[in-house]
Amino acid sequence: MTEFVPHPILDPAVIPRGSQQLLRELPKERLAWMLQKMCEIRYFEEKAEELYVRGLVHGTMHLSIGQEASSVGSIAALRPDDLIIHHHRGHGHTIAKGADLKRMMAEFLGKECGYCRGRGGSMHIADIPGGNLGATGVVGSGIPTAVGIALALQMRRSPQVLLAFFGDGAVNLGEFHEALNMAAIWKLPVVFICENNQYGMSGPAKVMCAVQPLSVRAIAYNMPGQTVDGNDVLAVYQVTQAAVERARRGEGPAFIENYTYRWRGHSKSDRNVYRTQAEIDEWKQRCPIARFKQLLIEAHVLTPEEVETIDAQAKMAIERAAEEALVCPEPSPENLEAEVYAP
Ligand SMILES: Cc1ncc(C[n+]2csc(CCOP(=O)(O)OP(=O)(O)O)c2C)c(N)n1
Repeated sequence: MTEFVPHPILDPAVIPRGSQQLLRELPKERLAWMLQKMCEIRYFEEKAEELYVRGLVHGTMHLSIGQEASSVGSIAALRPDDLIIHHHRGHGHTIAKGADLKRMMAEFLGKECGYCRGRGGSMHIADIPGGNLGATGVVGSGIPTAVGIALALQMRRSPQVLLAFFGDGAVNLGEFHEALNMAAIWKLPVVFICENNQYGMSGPAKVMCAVQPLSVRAIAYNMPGQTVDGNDVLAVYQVTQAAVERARRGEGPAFIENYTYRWRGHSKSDRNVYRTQAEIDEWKQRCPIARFKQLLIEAHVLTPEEVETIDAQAKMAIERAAEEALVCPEPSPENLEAEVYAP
């Protein structure tokens, strides 16, 4: 009998690293934009958390603190008119895709000037003109929807590409497999991005998934698959860009696994009993923002002063967005149903 050889489990040696070459090739402004967006996401979520604790944000919310490089590196590979569809942990995607920070914060606060006029909240922000086709709280449901959107793009002969984001908890759903198969046979212009933050609520991906790394599953659908260090913004950019351009050439979908970690609990009601503080602290040492700042300074792309200016401006932009959102009007009870249902 042939000896069974398991696929090698995630080994940092086989994960692409953001190349020094990219630091030289990408315009300084583009690299500065990546840092700016990562800082905005971090400060936005910290602010949202503060407002939640003060009782000003209703419902729940899912923070992606620690995962900023995954959102920004992926979306940096898109053209402005490309599209995204994403999931409940989606604040980072929304900000990276260019959302207005005040309208976003207003949505969290249930205000009339929010993206969904305060009707949707943290999990349902869509910005159609900005190419953000929305998030959904139903795990995995964006994946088949992505196939439908990508089919529409193909039928219209559009040059646009769609990124479909989801978590590791979504890859064991039947619709994930059905969708990847269909996208592959029709060579649709979609890139599937699994943000493996290592837990689906309290379930560790290493225990819940029969195969590691998750990108191995791409083999079953005859599409390229790649696991990438999801805390390395340039590595994420590099891999996504290759997949996006391949999709744009009509060569079909790809499956990327951004291996990362969420610092906060699953949602606001999580007491973190399924993991240790030591593990969380260890991942905080791999902070994607601190790491990118250091890289930019060491490569002499930005001075330490320029880095700190970008950071401070991001913080100020969030403070301003929150202040302005807090004074936006509340929705009126008379028109609460407006724009909830299609006319
Ligand atoms: C179909 C469905 N099943 C269960 C849930 C409850 N639920 C919400 S988030 C979540 C875990 C999702 O984990 P993952 O996909 O890894 O994303 P993450 O939260 O880690 O970003 C679950 C089970 C849901 N919202 N939808």
